[in-house]
Amino acid sequence: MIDTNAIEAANEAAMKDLRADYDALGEHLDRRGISIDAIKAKVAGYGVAVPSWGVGTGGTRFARFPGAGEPRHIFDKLDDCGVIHRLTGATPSVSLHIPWDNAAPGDLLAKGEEVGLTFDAMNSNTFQDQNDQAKSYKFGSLSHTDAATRAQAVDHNLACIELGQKIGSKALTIWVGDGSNFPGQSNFTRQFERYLDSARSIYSGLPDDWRLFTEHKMYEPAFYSTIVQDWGTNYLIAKELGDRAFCLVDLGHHAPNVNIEMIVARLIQFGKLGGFHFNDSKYGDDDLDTGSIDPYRLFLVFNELVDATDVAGFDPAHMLDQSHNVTDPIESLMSSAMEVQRAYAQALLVDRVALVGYQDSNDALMASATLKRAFRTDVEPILAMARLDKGAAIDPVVAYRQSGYRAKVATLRPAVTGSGGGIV
Ligand code: LRH
Ligand code: MN
Ligand code: MN
Repeated sequence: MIDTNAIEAANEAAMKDLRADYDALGEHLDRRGISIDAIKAKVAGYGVAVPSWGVGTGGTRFARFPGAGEPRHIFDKLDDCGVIHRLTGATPSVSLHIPWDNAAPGDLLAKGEEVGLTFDAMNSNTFQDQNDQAKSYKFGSLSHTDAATRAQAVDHNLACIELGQKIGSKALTIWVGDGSNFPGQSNFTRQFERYLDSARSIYSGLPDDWRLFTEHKMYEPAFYSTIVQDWGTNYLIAKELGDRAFCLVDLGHHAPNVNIEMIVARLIQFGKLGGFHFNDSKYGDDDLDTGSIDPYRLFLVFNELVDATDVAGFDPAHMLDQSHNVTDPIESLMSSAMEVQRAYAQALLVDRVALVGYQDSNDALMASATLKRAFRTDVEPILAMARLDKGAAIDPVVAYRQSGYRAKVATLRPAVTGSGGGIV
């Protein structure tokens, strides 16, 4: 789909400048006692999963604006995800959403192999009704007042695990839209009890080598109360369920100005950080490109992650979760993957010995400056060199545009007519 010669030609044109920039940054970091090659090796080893639903042109709640060459099904989506990884070398796996991505496991595995991708966490969907479904989720799923509806939602999650096991996934992510729109509509306690009961049934079907991630979100689609509204409730769930249950932090799922990096630190401290859905937002669950609004916050999250590197058993799952409608999703997902890598590289540059010293001596100004120094360092040559070493693109967006991929797939994939809102 992407011609290797085209990547090489684009890299050839940019290589001389990159080498000069890399050497200059290497000298600068040397003076700070940092080996640029060591940082590059860590960045090269880092990967973030791409959400299958991110490669379709997204919509808002108000409208969809279809783009050219939109993927028709999971196999087209895997082609697009393969392009993202081919050009960035940073996204070795895909996170599937079921039933959107339902297909025969053998076919999924074969396609994954063809495009060089493995399968990350499985995402269940009980926040929408499907055509063939007996019970409606209009008034909830795992917490529904009706036992048969809850059972249907539990069964769906177990089916996601079953499919995931056949394709090498090792985690299930549950996000539900259950909640209420009116005070008095639901009894908070009884509703949460029902949720916990259902979640326990799912957990009991979790294979020993799997993890269960529950994802909190403050509001939407429920606008008065959401059952898993914040990290506190999420922590309670993980605690109630057991050792293989963890909290997933989607960066867009908090109130504005919430200190997300501190939530991350708390979850790490108590062994319950499961992973991330990276994206960015200004107001709510905006699902904008990662690092596009507040790159410093992303850096501060990574600062906590790097700080916790030595914590025993610490292995959070990293995924993107974004979908909007003003860019080519492949370009946006590539940019986001690179922003996540950038935040990681910058966080690796923090002088942690100095930082601890400033913290212990209450030197607030120098503690802050220590973080800022790392954040201000332009690590682009490190990221680009890591890509070049892997045979990926020095500048993935440039190489992608030169490849003409979107125009090519537009001839194969009929245009989709757009109407209605929706998150995908
Ligand atoms: C909910 C959410 C969750 C879903 C995805 C489509 O807002 O972040 O992760 O699975 O969007
Ligand atoms: Mn999410
Ligand atoms: Mn979301």
